Amino acid sequence: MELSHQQLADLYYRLWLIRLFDAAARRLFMENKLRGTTHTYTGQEAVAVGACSVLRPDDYITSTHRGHGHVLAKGGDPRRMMAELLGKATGYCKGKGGSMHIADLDIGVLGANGIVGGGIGIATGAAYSATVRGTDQVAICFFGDGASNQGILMEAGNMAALWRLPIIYLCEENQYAEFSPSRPFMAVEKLEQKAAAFGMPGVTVDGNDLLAVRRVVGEAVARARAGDGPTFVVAQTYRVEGHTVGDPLTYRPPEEAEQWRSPERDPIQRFGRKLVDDFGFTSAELKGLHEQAQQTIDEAIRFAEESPEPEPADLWEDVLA
Ligand SMILES: Cc1ncc(C[n+]2csc(CCOP(=O)(O)OP(=O)(O)O)c2C)c(N)n1
Ligand SMILES: [Mg+2]
Repeated sequence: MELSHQQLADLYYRLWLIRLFDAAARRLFMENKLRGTTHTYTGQEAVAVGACSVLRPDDYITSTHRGHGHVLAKGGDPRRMMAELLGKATGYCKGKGGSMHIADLDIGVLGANGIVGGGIGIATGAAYSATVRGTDQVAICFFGDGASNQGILMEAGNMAALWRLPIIYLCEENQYAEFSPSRPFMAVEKLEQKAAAFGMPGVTVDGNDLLAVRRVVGEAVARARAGDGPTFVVAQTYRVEGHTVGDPLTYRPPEEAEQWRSPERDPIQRFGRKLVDDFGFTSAELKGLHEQAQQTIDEAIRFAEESPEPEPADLWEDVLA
């Protein structure tokens, strides 16, 4: 699908929105304004933005503990997200959920999830419900390379392939699961081989190349919408920052992350270069979009900081266990 100049500009803006949102979250955590913890999506932005760019507003996604990027890519409101992070009454969960529980049912975001692999069953259920209701909605299930070892994937992937459900299992191979490299914990040579066990196609894509992600996920979404069943997509990328904010990163060499931050590999710089080289953008235009994203984030922080705390009387409202 051809993209207009405006659509390309919006994708670039969205990459920055995610990068700057997480930079702000990290800073607010360090200033002790954000309680709990937070996981940044830095370096992986092209996966969420590329994948969500082929979805309709009524399509579904499920996210992970590293969820801000997915929610923003699907059209989440940065102000309500920031308010949620700061525990304010105007947040998505009225300040009671925090970073790992942001959901927005109006735009098909069925939730970030603190349970590794927790979104896999939810997304598969959403895809099943679309078939039962006879709609042509699809679901994208984002999960990590670590989560690909969770048992729920065996059950859900089997059902999805058997019933030809409209779902894309989008595994973000960011090379780490908490404080361990993920590769030594799998016997398969390529992660996409796991798809064969279910009888669904498996595809690997460069997750730091936004247009490549868009192409591969676009094909998978088209197949799903046409009733041809699920696809397992592996987006290869890198978790540039620590597992959580505050991770001392003693378990990997600093040069490794530096390479992934370089202009050759960084997904935002790569997409920016492509816009200039192939799509007639000027560097001034790119700078303007970056600044616009910064203004949106500054405004979100202002909104969150000025928002009221939840009322003590509401403590037990909306809380399930
Ligand atoms: C069921 C479950 N087991 C363990 C944890 C602790 N935990 C949180 S994040 C994480 C690693 C997840 O790695 P991956 O799926 O690759 O996601 P990434 O952090 O790389 O985005 C673990 C083990 C958890 N939250 N839930
Ligand atoms: Mg991982």
